[in-house]
Amino acid sequence: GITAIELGDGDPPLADLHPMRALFKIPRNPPPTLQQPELWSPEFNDFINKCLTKDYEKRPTVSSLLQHDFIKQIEGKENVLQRQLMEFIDYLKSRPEEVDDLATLEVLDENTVTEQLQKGYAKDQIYTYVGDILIAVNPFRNIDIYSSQYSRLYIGAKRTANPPHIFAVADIGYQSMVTYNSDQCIVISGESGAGKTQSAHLLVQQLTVLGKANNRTLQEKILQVNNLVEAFGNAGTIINDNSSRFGKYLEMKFTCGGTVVGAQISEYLLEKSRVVHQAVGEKNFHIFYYIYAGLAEKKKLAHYKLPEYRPPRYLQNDHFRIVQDFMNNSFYKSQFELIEQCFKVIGFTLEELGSVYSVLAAILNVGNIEFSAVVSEHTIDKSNISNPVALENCASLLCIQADELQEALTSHCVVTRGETIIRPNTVEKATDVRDAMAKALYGRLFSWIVNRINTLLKPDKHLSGNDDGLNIGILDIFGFENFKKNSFEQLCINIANEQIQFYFNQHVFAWEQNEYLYEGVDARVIEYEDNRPLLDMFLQKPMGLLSLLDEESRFPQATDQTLVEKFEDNLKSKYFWRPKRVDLTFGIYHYAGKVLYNASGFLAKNRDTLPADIVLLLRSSENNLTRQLATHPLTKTGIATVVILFFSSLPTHGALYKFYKYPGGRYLVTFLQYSLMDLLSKMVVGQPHFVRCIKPNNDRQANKFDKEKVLVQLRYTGILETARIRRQGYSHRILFANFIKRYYLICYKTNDDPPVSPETCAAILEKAHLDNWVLGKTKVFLKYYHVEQLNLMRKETVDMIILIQACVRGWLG
Ligand code: AD9
Ligand code: MG
Repeated sequence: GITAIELGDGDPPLADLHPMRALFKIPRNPPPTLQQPELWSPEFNDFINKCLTKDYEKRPTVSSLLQHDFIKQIEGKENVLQRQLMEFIDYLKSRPEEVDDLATLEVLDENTVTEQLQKGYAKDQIYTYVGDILIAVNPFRNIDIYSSQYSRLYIGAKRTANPPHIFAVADIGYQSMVTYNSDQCIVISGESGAGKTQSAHLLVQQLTVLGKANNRTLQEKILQVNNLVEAFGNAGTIINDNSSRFGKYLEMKFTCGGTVVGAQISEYLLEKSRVVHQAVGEKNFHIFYYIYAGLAEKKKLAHYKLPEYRPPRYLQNDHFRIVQDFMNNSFYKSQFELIEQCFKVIGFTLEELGSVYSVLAAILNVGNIEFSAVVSEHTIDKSNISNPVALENCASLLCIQADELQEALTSHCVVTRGETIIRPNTVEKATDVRDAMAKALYGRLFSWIVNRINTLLKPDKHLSGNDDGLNIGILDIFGFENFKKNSFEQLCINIANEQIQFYFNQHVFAWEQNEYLYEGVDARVIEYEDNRPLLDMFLQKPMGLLSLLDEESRFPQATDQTLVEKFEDNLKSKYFWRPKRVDLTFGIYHYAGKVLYNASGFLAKNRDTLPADIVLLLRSSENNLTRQLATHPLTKTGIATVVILFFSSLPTHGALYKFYKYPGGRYLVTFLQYSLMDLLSKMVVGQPHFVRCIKPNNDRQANKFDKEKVLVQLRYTGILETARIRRQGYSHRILFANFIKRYYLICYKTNDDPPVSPETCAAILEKAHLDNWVLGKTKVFLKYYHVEQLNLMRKETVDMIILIQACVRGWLG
């Protein structure tokens, strides 16, 4: 009978026992009753004997013990200890038994996986794990699982203790950061409208809770960042009413102790062309509608020279034919209030706010400037501004001279043989300059806001101490897009997604297999869809698609037609095809499906030129903000810095995508490549966590699970292969010492201190009746379900120890 004391005496050297363990520890000198088994009640005697069977496999489970007569006996008693004991028993009873993890499914085929997701979805269980990857199926309606109650549930909890949840990902990221003292990054992927941005918000929300922002203002500021940048960077598309039109990498900064101290945001590839033109059924960036409604409410439209009858050209589309359509919109009004509040909370001054509105209003007025051709005997192709009011408005909002603006729009300088000649612009050319100016202003305004946020949210040195601190990055980019008509923007967006998919593959498949090699473990190679050849086709120099595009942009005589022909002649890849010889269409087989692009406008969009005259004019402005917008270069990081950053951060054990040469061109696609490099350089330094968002239907409908639609996404994201590798491969590799420390209880007594050796590991694994594990040079290689099983056994053992201790105390009491 004394074994009970042996088992309970001495605190199990495990950090993560149930918090109640201290209460239940058996005293070192147990009272005489416990030392005299002949005094024990028959029920207690039986209970103890059952618990203490030496062989693990003969031991009853904790849940079966809870049915024991002895437990029923104590349930009748009344004292403090009893109550605590009952609380603990309740906890044991309420623990969920199931593990919501696709990798543990018996049958692992497309159908079973889809069915599993569908079953969960029907019960509002929108999250599922595949090993350590979280799948989130968009519910398209609010489910009550994000309250502060839920938030608390997922703090520091074992992953198996609660149903899968996005908060659990935040917790794992946070705990890993603090435990391993290393940066983390959470990569959210999925097609447009799948729920990435929403997931990013939830992660930030939970991370601010975890980061114990003791400074409430800081917490509020961080929570506002997403709302603010999304007002400027998101827009309604055919697919998603709140579609991200830029890539966003939000880094939350922590002290080494895990207190949140600031944030920093990086933006990638804002779709500026949307400012001047929206495809059928789409809208401009949210902020334009917000300010219209908000300023109308404040009776300030006239102040900002915004027309009150006809919508500005840039806001005219099939949604909005008359200005009342958005001016009186109560949602937009409330959003305006919200955004103004965000600006203020984050720390923008009222003066800055006024300048931001002025620039936005100026952009809308720029768009209203119209040109007419001047026909005379001497000059041809000259243009004139036919509505000087718009010109005046724009000039006054930007604090520049109207006549100079007119000049910069309708003419341009050419330097020939050392002489500067002023040439008139045709109507077409002047219109292009006008739109280029609007796009540049908006793009630079966006970057300025982001930079300003970064300054305002920079960690305070005295708060974060002298250490550099730690960070968790959250990547939320624009999702894969495939419209009826796809242009340059879709190409950029889809290439970025291609890169993220590659990163995912590298992490899940390639690096994994490298480690087997290193450890001398013979693992079965998992087939997966490697999109590297496609990335090569895009990014290789000098013959990749982006290089060809850059090269062609340098020829003044080139047209979109010659560009497509150049693609066809040079891209010898099965991923590229041209349906017809005559038009501008070309197709690409992306990892997520084939997309038909139309090259119309590719060269102009890539050149993205803003005439020097306009830049100089803006620099002469009397408004602080306008001047700043014209002064700062487009790139935030120097090109060389980006390249160095990228190469220095390459992990040694795996090859990331290799960028072949130093950059040459200066065009937009070149920036795309730098942006991707910059992004990856940030991501590879952290330990990644993946969230894969799934869109259950194309109609944004709640409770509608389109199996075929889900299946396609499962296929192209490689979720099935992921589940397979998590099961067939050895997803867990644990150093011998760590393994023994964690699982020795399965085979040894609490007080034992077995040697760190492969033999000890083998003994534990054999005791647990597991097979198919492998011992490498330094690590135990385990399959996914091994770890689940081991954890379960270990937990059972630990719980049993506590239960016995508790019962003995209860019996004593
Ligand atoms: V895009 O690539 O930026 O076009 P996202 O970011 O993947 O796209 P988003 O997060 O914007 O999609 O989600 C689209 C819509 O789905 C949201 O506006 C919500 O209405 C809806 N959604 C997404 N996730 C959730 C959720 N967890 N709960 C409720 C959700 N609704
Ligand atoms: Mg989004």
